[in-house]
Amino acid sequence: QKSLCRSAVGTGRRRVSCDSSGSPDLSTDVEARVLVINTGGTIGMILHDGVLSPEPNALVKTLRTLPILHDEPYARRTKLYECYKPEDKTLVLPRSKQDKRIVYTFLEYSPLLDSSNMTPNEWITIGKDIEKYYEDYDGFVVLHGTDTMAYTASALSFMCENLGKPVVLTGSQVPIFEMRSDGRDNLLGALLIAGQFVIPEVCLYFHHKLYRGNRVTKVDSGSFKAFASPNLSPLADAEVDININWDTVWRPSITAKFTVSTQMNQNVGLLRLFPGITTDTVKAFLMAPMEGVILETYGSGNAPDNRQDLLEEIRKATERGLIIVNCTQCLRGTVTIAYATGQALAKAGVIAGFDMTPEAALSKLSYVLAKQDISKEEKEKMLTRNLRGEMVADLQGAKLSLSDSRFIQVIARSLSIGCKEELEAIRNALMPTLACATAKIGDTEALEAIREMGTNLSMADYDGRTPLHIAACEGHLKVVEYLLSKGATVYVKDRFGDTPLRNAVHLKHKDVVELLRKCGAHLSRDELQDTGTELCRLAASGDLEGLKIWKLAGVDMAMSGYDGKTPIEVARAFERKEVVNFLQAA
Ligand code: ASN
Repeated sequence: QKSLCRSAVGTGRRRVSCDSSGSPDLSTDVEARVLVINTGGTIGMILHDGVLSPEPNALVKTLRTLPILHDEPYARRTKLYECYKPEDKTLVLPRSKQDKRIVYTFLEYSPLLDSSNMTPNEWITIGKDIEKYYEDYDGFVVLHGTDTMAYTASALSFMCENLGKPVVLTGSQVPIFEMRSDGRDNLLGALLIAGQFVIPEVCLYFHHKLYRGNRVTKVDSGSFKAFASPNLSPLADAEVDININWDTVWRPSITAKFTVSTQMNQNVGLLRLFPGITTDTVKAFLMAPMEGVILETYGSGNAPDNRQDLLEEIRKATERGLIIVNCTQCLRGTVTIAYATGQALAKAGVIAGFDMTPEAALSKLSYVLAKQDISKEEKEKMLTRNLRGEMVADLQGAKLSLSDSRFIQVIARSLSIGCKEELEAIRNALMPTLACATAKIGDTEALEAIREMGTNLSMADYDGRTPLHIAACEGHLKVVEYLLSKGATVYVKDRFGDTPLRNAVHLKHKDVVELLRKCGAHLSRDELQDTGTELCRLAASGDLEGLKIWKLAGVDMAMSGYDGKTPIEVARAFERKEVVNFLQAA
């Protein structure tokens, strides 16, 4: 009788039916499936004539003989090889501390590459394989050489859109076949993480640490601790226990189907500034067909501001349509506009890359530039936005306040990343206030970011005030227009009974009053109650502008005040000629 086999996705069990003699097989443990994509690298290399080069098929064969990486008795007992084809490529780890079995299948590329030979074409192949096998596995491990692993990890992080499962890159400094190798530990750790934790990120596991893939850089060629993530703490530490730092793990704000974007623009490059760099070098580098450049600058994003020749070349290039992103040469820290030398670049059209590593910035540029249906401005916006946790937009030096639009955007985005109900509730409670604060500073872009997260922009804050009230008070015509185009209602009243129109009239924003009126806004019965008195007060003080705005708002200029006098009578008594003329005409 045939075994009844299903791929054990999640915590599913492989069910093994009775054998031909009718005696039942022992049941399997809870299993998770991991696909190991072997692209090459030192981990699977062998010395040939004194130099290391990748050895096809050697890795699986060796792993099969290592009890910490393969439990042969379990595999036989549970008929693993009958269930998972190809049988010679599937292995199983011993039972983990969490009582799980990781069943892992090798997909080996040919040729295996030293990662120095990697190109964007290989990134695309890896991406396509992850997409192809996405539903069959709980997680993915990519074996890769360390030399360009940070580039591949960064590129995959952008290419994988709406990733919901772990993709863990790892490799080693010493071949796994050697006595003192870091390969066994690295592979084991990567498998345990990919098979047991739903970390929806492209990560890199090395020397007991799990990092966000687009935050790492190779810092040491002679140490087992080859990678560092200078601007973000590790996602997990694998010491006695594996501790996941869930607060740092990325949670995507959009829940859409997983896809892999396989378009990467290759007309991109890294240009590192150095004292005395010539104009010709810069000019030649920025020439067509170059479409995007990461400019590696000094310190917090500085370049010489006394080199008009250089700045001029940069300005000409950005005006031609080249996108230039400013990243620091420092290992740690972010690009700010604290110095005049940094400002000079911004003025030449260079955009800030904040605390991105050059590897992340380059692959992000390549990913964004390949987008076909968006404008240059939209691409620049995407580049300065945090897409996969690759950067934190700069807040240094700025006071954290609700009048800083970037701060609001950062809060809004970080609140949007939760999928738990609690986070949802917090978001709902905070969003109206955030939206109002954004309306106050007149930032439609930030409002759009808030709206994109699913916030209804007509929601009122604790005082019943909506973003439209606030924008009307501030006289932000553009924001009022934007809000109206997104369905904000003009009839909403705050807890004082005021409509946005009343606010705009009160603060004399003529253009806003006109626009609101065009959309059908009118003053409510309550609001009109004291209007006669207000008109008389304006008439007495000769405030023609004030009266005109009330008229624009649709108010009858003959309304009498508390003592029964009409505004025109008051104007006459105070000898306000102009006002009298206006009221007569009205
Ligand atoms: N040259 C090797 C590679 O990147 C280095 C390594 O994997 N440790 O493929």
